[in-house]
Amino acid sequence: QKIVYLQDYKPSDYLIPKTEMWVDFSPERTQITTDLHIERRAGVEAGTPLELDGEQVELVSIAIGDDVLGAGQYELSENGLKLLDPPQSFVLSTVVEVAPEKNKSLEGLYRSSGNWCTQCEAEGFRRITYFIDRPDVMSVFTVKMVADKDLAPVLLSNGNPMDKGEMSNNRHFALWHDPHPKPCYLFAMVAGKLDKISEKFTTKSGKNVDLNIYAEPGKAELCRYAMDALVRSMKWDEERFGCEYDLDVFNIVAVSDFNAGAMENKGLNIFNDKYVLADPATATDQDYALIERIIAHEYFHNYTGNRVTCRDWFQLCLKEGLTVFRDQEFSSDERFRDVERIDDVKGLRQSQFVEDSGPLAHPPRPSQYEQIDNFYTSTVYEKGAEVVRMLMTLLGKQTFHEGVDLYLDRHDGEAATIEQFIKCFEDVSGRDLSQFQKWYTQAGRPRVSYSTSYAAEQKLFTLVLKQEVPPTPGDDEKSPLVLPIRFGLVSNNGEDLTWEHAEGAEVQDDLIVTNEDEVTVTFHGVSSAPVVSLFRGFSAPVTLDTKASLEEDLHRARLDSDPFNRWESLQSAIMNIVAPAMDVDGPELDIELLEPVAVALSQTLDSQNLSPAFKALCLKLPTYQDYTQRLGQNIDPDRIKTVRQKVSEVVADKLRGQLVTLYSTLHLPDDYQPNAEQSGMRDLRNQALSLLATLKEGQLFELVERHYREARNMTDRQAALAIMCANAPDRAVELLDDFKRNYTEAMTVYDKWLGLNASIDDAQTIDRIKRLMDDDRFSLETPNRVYALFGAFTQGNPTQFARADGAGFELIADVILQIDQFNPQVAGRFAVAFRIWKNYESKRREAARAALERIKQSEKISPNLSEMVNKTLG
Ligand code: HT7
Ligand code: ZN
Repeated sequence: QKIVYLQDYKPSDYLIPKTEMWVDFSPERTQITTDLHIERRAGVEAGTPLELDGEQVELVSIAIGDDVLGAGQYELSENGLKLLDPPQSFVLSTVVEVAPEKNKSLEGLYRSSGNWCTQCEAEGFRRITYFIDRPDVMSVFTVKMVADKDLAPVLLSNGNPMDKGEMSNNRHFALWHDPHPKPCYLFAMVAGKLDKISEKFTTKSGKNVDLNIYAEPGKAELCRYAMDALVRSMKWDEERFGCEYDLDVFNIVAVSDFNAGAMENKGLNIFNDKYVLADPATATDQDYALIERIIAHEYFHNYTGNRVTCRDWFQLCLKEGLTVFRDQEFSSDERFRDVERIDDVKGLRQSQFVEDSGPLAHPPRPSQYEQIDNFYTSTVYEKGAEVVRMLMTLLGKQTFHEGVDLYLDRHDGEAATIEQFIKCFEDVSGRDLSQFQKWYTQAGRPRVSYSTSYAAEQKLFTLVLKQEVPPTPGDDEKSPLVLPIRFGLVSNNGEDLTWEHAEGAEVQDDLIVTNEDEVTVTFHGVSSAPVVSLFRGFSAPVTLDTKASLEEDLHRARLDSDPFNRWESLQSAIMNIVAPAMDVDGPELDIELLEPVAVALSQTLDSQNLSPAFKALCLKLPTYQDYTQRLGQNIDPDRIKTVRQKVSEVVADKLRGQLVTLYSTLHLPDDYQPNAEQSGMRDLRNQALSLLATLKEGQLFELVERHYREARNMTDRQAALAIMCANAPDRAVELLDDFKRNYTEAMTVYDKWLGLNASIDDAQTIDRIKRLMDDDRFSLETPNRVYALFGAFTQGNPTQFARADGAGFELIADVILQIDQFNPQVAGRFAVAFRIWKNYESKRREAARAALERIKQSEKISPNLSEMVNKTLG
């Protein structure tokens, strides 16, 4: 396969400042006439050929001005069209035909529930018409859409509506013009039958904007929460980042077939409908929070991504990392900051840390790729966001915002690079960020260890910090990174101790900054021996060697003023006690050691100062993935499951009274609201029940069943089902039948049902999944069905997915191969399920390798899948 290298970047020889399209939709074929106003870039030699990208489009005619081109003037291939000797400045007119009806890849123009819609990022526009499909070629688009009035009463594209009208033969048209030059990956069209809800928004400078959210007929009322989130996002972006909306309309369309979450097309965001549609009967608190976040994320791209875009796809994290950072900040401002931070870090560890520790490790800004679709990873998104967060920590909030302002101003209307982004922060702060920039270019994460000592007489506290970056595939030489370490010196009673002065590293207020392999920091004038609390708020994405003493962990878990480290220390205490027993050659679990942890947890639950949402997080004991990361090698999922079950039982037994009281006395208002306060309370109540149910007592299962039957919202109903699936598979199967009969009319709920079925940890699950694949409403062609069923299986059911007999791996290999025939993007993404195959114990390792080899050896696999499988095999 062809490898694309960052170092080979060179600007395009030709530019397309203006694009005019005429799109005629009809049920069999869609015809697209495009006028490209093309100019040779200054300094490029005459006679340089022009290469336009184009895939799966059928060329009907081609002309320059009025001159129809004949064979010999251009060359046509599978990947595009080459003009051999184009003039310096000209209008190239093409007419092409495409077949959206047959397009199951969900890239380019396709149909979803009968409606036409597009997905162009990263390289989908070339499946609509011939173009220079790269993000640094930006054009002003005008689009005239024509369709049958009954088939497609709604016609939408980017920018502002300019005109619309009737035509002969029951057809009509709409004309759209987007004044902002944009790369073609931000192009979009939707044509079809859709209902909508509307709202008005007045920007801070008094401009009126029409907001519309469109959904399939009958579903518009389910878009109210998304609209509310949109209005809040628009306000927040004005207040926090000074970004004001820049068109007359902002449209969102929710479609039911979509490969990813959503897409930030200029003025016309297209969403997977599961991230738009919600009401209390069908969506959980978590669904609402995700909708809020994704609506905000796509809206925020209007500046970070659209107004300033990326020079090339290597710079993807320039828009994605920064925009994830912005959506995280939005959620933190709208909800509970501490809880959001913990949730974000849990997510980062669960996906990015795993990616970083395995064969697919890469830097946030990679330097080579085969298929860009495979680089929409958690390293680009979530680690990218952490790097931006570190910039804020390092420079302070105010200077950071000056840097973002400068970036958005300096590069407005441009396609930028990471270097240009960083330069803005150097310019506003006067700080040299060249070493910091390595966070973008180096894969892997530092392991930080520390030791401390206290000399009472001199009141001297010494902290020795060491960082080491382990090698990643193909990259053994690692440099130390700049680490912003938020910290505190926690006294006996939990106060943060002060010091007179510190030396050995840059220390200011609660921040240590080091860029060395090893550093010794001495604090003078510390009045008593502290317990040090490092990386407060998870101030850098490192692995901190947590082999601290149990007392230290418990001290922080009880008293640290930083909620993140309070939560982290409790988790760490449990992991330190439990992890050794999970090792295949490890000792038995010593349950006596769990006593003080239970006490700390009990105190946390009793505290008057902590929110229910935070307490709920503390009740979630370390996950399966937490342990696999700690163990690293020789993973036996059954063993992890057994030990985790034992830990839950011990803790639940010790806290039994408290948990029962919590469950029965925590009352919520009758009026369901998906806000942070109510969600936190529901979460705490459901966590209490969840922990209790691990005791596997009949009476408790009765309580869970009652919880299901009396639930007045989907959050509680789904929680009850999940608890039953995890603890009592036989009873769960009965409840799931009831759930299917009574609640799964909405496809979003049907998907929950699929996921719950796949999460049951019993030997029948693989057969159950095979039966579900024959269900009338299941289709491999709809990504939401695939993510629901197989995502829940590969991520939420590790013992069955990684069965020692290899049946789980084989099932997923079969599914990936089937999907790859028509949707390589989804097939490639699913292959990440195998990324930890080398970490299993030998039997499972061999079974996973065999499944991967089978995929690799299959005839005609897509380049997407081939890249993923080859890299995973290593
Ligand atoms: N920027 C968008 C990415 C995206 C995408 C990428 C590959 C294939 C399909 C896709 N759909 C959307 C969404 C975002 O991150 O905001
Ligand atoms: Zn994004």
